[in-house]
Amino acid sequence: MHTHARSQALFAAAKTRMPGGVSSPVRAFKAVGGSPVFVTRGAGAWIEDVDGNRYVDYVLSYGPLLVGHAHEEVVAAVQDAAAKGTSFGACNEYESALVDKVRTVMPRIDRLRLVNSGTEAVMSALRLARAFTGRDKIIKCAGNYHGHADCLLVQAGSGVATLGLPNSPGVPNSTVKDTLVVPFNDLSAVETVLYQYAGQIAAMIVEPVAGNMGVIPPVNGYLEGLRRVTKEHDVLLIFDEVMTGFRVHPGGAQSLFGVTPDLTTLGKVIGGGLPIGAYGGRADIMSWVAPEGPVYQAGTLSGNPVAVRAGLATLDLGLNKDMWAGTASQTALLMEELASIATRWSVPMQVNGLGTMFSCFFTDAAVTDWTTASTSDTDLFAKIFNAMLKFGVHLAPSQYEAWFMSTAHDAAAVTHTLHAFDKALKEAVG
Ligand code: KE4
Repeated sequence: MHTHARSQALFAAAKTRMPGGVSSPVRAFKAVGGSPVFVTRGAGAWIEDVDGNRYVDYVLSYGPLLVGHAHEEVVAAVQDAAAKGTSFGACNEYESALVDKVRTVMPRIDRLRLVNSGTEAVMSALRLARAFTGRDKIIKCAGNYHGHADCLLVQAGSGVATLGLPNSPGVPNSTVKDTLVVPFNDLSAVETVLYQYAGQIAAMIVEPVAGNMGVIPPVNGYLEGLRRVTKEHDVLLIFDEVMTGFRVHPGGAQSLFGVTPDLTTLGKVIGGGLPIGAYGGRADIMSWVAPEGPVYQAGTLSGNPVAVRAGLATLDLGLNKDMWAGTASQTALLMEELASIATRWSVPMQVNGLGTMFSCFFTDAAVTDWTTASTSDTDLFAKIFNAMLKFGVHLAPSQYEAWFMSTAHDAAAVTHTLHAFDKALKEAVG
């Protein structure tokens, strides 16, 4: 039985150097107790911590690692790129290659701008939407998380939901006065707001499959309805596919549901684990982006060859039809088996998922929005999280995050996970 002594010592030291000892809040284990494990290496579906403990990993850097940790072709691409120089602040041929690759599965994206994070992609897309329409207001859904741009830290999901920080301090009211919040999966609420603020709304941004209050698919007709009513009101529709892109379907939610947004934001998978983001869509809108148009947006490391090559290698591998389908069927099997174990232990649990991402909500309510997601028993989640860690499975330390699968999550990894879950439930409720 390994200890976590070295992780604990490193965390104590980190807390004297960085706020909360972490580089991103959710990693601090605040919602689940205990102190985070410090990871030294990953290979395929597995990671190892500084104390030598090994885990099947479902965090996968919160989504980017569609082909698992340290895939040899991704590593080779990164090594080859870095050996020629890590960044030039100049054009390189791989930027267009990445855009072409994205367009093979998201063909309605006419133009794409590469940036360095999902937050940056969303910030830029909103600025562009406001410029293009000449309007200021935006609509977002309660529980959707679109990164930490000021105007979106309003009833956000992910770390904000976990930490119970619906509106972060430091965000001036003047910044959020133009942010209108509606419940996810409630089309009539959107129509009401569109009428109430007719002529004032630039865009609605939505996670087409919510991932930051846990995974919540759209109810039948929701996305089609959003497309119809935003078009009727001449409001742009932005799909934030930073998480869902290449995961709920090779072509993201827009391909899975056949609904074309005006703009799409991307991140995570297109960088294969290196910092990246992107926003794109209709050519007439994207033509407003500098230097072609007046909307300014820039980035020192945008399009750098190392991140772009890591993304290209990841998409080349991960979008292979058989590989992707195999991962999706492993995911469906895991979801089914987890649900049957919960039933066996009479633990109320909802499993929501699509493609290669899912969540287990410890509640007996069907989870369709933030209100129902927040009925989950987060204390029970914490107990199960810590037991899973003990039994060698690394989950995101929050009820409101997703389990991510990779092409490397084979039958052995799934079997290990199911045994761990059975023991964890036995410990928690047995
Ligand atoms: P980043 O700025 O973290 O690259 O992306 C922000 C973002 C935007 N849109 C969606 C739909 C997202 O899921 C995210 C980031 N996701 C979280 C995971 N829930 C990142 C994890 C973290 O904050 O540490």
